Amino acid sequence: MKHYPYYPERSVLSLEGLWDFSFIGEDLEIDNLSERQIHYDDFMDVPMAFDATPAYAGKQGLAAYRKFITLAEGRKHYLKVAGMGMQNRFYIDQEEIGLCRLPYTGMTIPIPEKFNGEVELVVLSDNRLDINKTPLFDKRTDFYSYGGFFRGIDLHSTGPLALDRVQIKTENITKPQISARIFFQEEVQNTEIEKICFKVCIREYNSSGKRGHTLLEIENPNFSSQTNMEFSFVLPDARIWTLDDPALYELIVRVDDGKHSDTVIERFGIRIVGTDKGQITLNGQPVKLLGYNRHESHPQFGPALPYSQLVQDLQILKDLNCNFIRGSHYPQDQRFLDLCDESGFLFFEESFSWQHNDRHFSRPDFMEDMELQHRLMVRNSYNHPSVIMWGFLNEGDSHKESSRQAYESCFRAIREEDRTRLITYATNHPLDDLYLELCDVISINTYPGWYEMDDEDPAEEVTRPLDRINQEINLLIEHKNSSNHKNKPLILSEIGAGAIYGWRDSLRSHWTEGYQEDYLETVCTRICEDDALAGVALWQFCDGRTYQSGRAVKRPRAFNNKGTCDEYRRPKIAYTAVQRIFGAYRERSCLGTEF
Ligand code: ADA
Repeated sequence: MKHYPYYPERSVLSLEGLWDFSFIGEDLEIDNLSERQIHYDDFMDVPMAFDATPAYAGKQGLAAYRKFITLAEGRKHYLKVAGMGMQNRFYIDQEEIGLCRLPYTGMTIPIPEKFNGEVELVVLSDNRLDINKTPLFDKRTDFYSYGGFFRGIDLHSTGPLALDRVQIKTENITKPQISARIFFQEEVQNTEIEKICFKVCIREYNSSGKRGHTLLEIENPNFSSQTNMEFSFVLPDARIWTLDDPALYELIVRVDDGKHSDTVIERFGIRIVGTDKGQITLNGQPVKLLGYNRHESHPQFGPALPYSQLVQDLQILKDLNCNFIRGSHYPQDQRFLDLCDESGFLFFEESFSWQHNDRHFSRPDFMEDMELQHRLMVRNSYNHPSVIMWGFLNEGDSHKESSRQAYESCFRAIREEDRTRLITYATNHPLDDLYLELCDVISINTYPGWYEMDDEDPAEEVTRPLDRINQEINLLIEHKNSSNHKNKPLILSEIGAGAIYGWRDSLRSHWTEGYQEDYLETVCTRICEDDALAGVALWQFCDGRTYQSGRAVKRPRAFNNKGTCDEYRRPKIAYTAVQRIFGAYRERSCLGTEF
């Protein structure tokens, strides 16, 4: 897969491409399925969500992907899966070797050493909504729940000495001082560690691929302890990662015990993120977050976006003069985060969650999956300088005392994995939220002038809906300033209005492009004028497919139409308003007239 980390010494075989495929049926279960019932009468590209293809659109049931692979004798083999949907069980020669039911989450599935030579790899993919199969994804969310491979899958074959990751942390930007912690794929005993020679090299990263200038080489660094292979170093000549100069470096670790060796190449940026007087700071300087919520979705590819679409999406966000993206509502494609590192974007990455409540929090399997998801999300994305904030439990029941354990447990897992970044959750209970003390940043989802217009009683109808935007923002700021969180930054993590692409009408009423333009003009102007607001993630970058059920009656075309672009990334008329206002603000802030 085309993203960091890279492992140049070992065999890494991409399993992307055509697999045998069978849509087995809509009322069969894995547990009582026999091999005879699978007829591979089709093929499917991997990555591809099978129900995003016309042939299987809307199919809810059991599917099978199959590929024959060859496992070299005497090597250790791992499957690295970058992200899947719903429930997926992995089999080698019909023996189950792994389960992947954390949506959009990258994970490693070890292949038992008894398998070698040519073997049959089968993945049974069940895309039905069922809390007992996929505790995290059991209800209709306001984005389509596809099944299958959303992202790539690689086969890693290594010797007994296999590196996993190196976590790289900026300790300070003055010297600048960096710390790094080495993790092996499997536990390495202390007695073994003593026999290992560690070679570390830090060099400049060049997007051209030209080998960068080496800044530092270290042999056998002084670890803080044998168990915790963490070491630190200073890079006096290094450039700091900023939005205008997103300087990146590679850290290469090679281990060799005299018989076996391995190498991992990580990439990192030197930066510190924080908060100060209600603003978010990057390297100590305040930065207003101007951007969008973005789903990984496209009508042709579903969630399995080709690399070129990632590049185009980022080009559009840059053209909109954005500096910020919230990856709503799940762990992100590592390729996209690599692009954000290189382009100088700030990123709010959150775990998969959408309006979860007691029904979920009361289930041990839900809480276990949520904890594992958080740990994997942080470990997978730890080295991205663009990721400045972790989020969890989007619009969960944070106004109920019964949710306390869930919120505290999610926060704890993330904080244990990473003590450097900001933590938050997007609340839609801003006035009676019980857990904001957990947050470094207050993130509020609000839709004044949109949902509340859903009036049952026309007598209550608000005649000037756009006025409701500033009225609501005033209320939210006032409430925050009278709370214990008055010094924390406040961002609008979602705000927006729907518009049907091409629907332009002199009335400029709801669903017209004109209403959305007036709406976003009002929101963006307020965000850029008011220092009480630390930023915004407009809802949303582009239209996306949503409910397959009757809930779509409030979603014309069964799409969420609040995109500033439609699902094919064609701009609606609000596009130029957002571009102009964000652009003017960023120009002023470059000229120093802001902050
Ligand atoms: C919520 C939710 C989003 C989307 C949005 C909307 O805030 O977090 O995923 O559903 O509402 O468009 O209504």
